[in-house]
Amino acid sequence: CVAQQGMEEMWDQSSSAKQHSNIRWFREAKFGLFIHWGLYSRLAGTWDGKNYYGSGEWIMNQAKIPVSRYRKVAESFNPVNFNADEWAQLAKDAGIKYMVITAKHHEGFSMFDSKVTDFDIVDATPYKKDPMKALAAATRKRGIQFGFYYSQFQDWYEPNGGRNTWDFDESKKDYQQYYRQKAIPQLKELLTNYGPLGIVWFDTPGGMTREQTQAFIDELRVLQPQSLFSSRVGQGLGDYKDFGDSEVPPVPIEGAWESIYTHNDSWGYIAHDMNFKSSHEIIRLLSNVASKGGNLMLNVGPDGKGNIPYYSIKYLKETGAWLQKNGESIYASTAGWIPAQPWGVTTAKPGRLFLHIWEQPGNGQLLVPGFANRVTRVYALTDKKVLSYNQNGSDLVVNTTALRSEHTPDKVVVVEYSGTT
Ligand code: FHN
Repeated sequence: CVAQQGMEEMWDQSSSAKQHSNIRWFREAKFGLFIHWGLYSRLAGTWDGKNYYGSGEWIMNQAKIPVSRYRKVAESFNPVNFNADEWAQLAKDAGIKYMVITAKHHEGFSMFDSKVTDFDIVDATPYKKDPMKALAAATRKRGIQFGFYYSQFQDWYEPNGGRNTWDFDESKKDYQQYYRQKAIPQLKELLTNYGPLGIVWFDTPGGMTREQTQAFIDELRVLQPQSLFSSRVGQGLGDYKDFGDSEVPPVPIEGAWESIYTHNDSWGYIAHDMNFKSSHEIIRLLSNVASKGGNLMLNVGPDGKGNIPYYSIKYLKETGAWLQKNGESIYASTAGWIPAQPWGVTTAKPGRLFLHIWEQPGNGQLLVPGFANRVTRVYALTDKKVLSYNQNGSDLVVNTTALRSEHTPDKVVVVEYSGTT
């Protein structure tokens, strides 16, 4: 997507050095759930009998659906199966520590009760309720940080919102008017009516200078000083860095940051997309991101009735079962100080290095090069089975043959050592 290109480079590293006073929970959380849910979920990737693939939430743009027709989709959006407690409990079972859901995506439809527009779930749909209220309460009850995604610039429904070129002339738009009349008042509603928010997740910035972006942040910040703002607020600002979609940095990165992936090939629900990542893939993705020092926020796309796809539920629960046993090596860990190896990756805590073994060497002898500290004990994380090892100069060789019978996508071995690295 063009609007976002180059944004990662634009994020000002120095702003991460300033460190938001509430950044700690985020740095320790490691695993977040992203949810794309809107009118596009009801369309499920099909418009006028034609199937679209890729980003289901972009269908209005892909099919160039006029606002007048898109508005009517709301009349048949009735997510009667939505159950906030089930969604929040799934997140809890999956080992998720924070949830970010689309309050308004580029389509311009508000999934919350907004007084700013009647193009919202309470006024324009037969559902008539505000699902965000229930979800905020259900997540909070389970100790999960709750946050909103808000597309602050792209709004294809509004004549002055960014990037609807099929209904409106982009060159005639007054973005400032759109910000003043919709984006800012709606963000104020979100920051006022849903209790403490962990995160406000912005996306695809545009139409504002750095000074205007700073003023925009300042105006919102006073409502909830503890909320973290994502770097996609634009102009190098924000409280932590978001990488590009489906991107993991190749080496460890300082500061607070997040990798963002979706579970299949789309963010919003597409009925004909079955390309779900297995729990095996999710677990390795999670340990890979943690080994570079970041968080993984994994997206699911519920359908228009409010059901989370079967495979998302299945694989998230399996991931949660792995985290139940191995979470010690992920939550509140820092980047591993041994770089990625042919067998896997590492994460760390003071005095402990966690070896995440993805591919066990055939002879069981696992080489950890560059390990100069004095090793005091080596054991499997799940059952504390002690493993023998050899230290030869700065090479550590762990005998992992005892783990052969274990079948898990990521076998975690703990190396305890003395001295600092
Ligand atoms: O254009 C959006 C896209 O639809 C989706 O919301 C992703 C999620 O990170 N963000 C934008 C593209 O980067």
